[in-house]
Amino acid sequence: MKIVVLGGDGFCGWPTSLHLSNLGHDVVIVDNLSRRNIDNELEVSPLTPISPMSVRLEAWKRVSGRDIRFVNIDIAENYHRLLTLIKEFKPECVVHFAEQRAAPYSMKSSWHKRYTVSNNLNATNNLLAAIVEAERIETHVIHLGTMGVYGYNDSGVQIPEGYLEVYVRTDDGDELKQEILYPANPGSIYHMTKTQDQLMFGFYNRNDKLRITDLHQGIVWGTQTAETAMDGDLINRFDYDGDYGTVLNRFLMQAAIDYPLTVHGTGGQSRAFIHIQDTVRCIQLAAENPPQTGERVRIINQMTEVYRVRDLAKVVSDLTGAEVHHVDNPRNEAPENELRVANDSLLRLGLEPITLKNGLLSEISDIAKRYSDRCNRSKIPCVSYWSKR
Ligand code: NAD
Ligand code: USQ
Repeated sequence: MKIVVLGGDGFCGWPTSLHLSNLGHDVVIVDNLSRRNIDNELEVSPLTPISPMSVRLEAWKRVSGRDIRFVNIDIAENYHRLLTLIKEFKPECVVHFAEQRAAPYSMKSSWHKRYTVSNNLNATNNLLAAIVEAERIETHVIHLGTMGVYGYNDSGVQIPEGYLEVYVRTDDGDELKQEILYPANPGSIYHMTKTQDQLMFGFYNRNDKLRITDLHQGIVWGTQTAETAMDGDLINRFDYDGDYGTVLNRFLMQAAIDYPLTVHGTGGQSRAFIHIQDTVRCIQLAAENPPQTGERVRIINQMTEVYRVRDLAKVVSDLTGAEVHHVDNPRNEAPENELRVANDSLLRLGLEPITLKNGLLSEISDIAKRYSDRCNRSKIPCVSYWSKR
């Protein structure tokens, strides 16, 4: 299959590109390297030493014998370059990772809010408009969305895969059954852009018959996949700083350098998780099982386990002896919530999840400890506040 991976230099996009190439697909990576520039802005480097794109691609050719093409396009700004690529390459599938993905970064200042909104919404709309203009409506769009679109209120129902069954009273007094998008309840500007992406998908799907799969992904943990581990120059990025580091990878790195685990508030926040190796496998499964033309947007919850933050800290602390600190929560979020999530679609397609208990130890010793001398401790605290307090 011809596949374009938008955002293919990033944490999820790079291992996905290698995995799809390894399966024999013809992969083109599109990325504007904005994530590397944000590292410069924040004056932080990933814990793992990532190679420049040309070195990454040479290493891939060396170990796999396969070519991956790289094109530097800002898909939010350079619409015509994206359009030309889609017209000329004629991809059967486009995997869309190319958005600003950190909630704390999106809340740092008005500039960061505006950048996140304009980058993410224009990126998604440009992609959909380009597919229509290129007359490629058979192209399957796979988007990486987030579990965070549902919000973390205790609604007392298991979160369904995208659509909620509701009963409305008509003017005649009859009861009408409908399926609507699960009500959006974003907890940050970043998450808000993902809820707006959903409306664009619904529109282009109805109006232009685009085939779209929206993967509502949980928090990704881990670093390496089978392919990124094949050569030192293929290593994946591991973010640990207060803006981009996600909770479990931060705890693993903190344990490795004897830094007390930074639990926000009571740690009663329940969140959904998935290992990076399962992420790439899920995208493979989604690509191999596209929706039919005319089918509504397919929404899949891409997560495998639910944990409370304080329970995660306990698991890591029990394994390593790390101290656990409860720090003031810089975010505006429910201090405690329950979370029950339906994830039948991917299990039905054959996903066999990697669980936290099986993968944590090797992650601590192979990555967090091995590269601990690259950690800048001053970059660990979360200093992006949701409101002026
Ligand atoms: P990342 O920041 O590492 O990767 C995103 C990539 O997209 C970067 O390489 C960046 O340079 C590129 N990019 C951003 N804007 C672009 C633009 N306008 N034009 C071209 N390239 C652009 O993020 P990630 O962790 O790989 O996440 C990828 C996607 O998965 C995101 O959309 C994110 O919302 C979603 N997701 C991530 C997680 C997670 O835990 N990492 C969880 C759920 C969902
Ligand atoms: N948290 C801590 N201590 C820390 C860091 C975070 O207690 O040191 C807490 C946060 O307050 C929050 C929870 O851990 O309650 C999760 O935070 P996170 O930074 O790990 O994840 P989040 O901001 O939700 O964002 C990440 C990705 C984003 C993706 C999302 C999936 O960055 O791209 O969309 O996970 S989800 O959480 O399911 O919405």
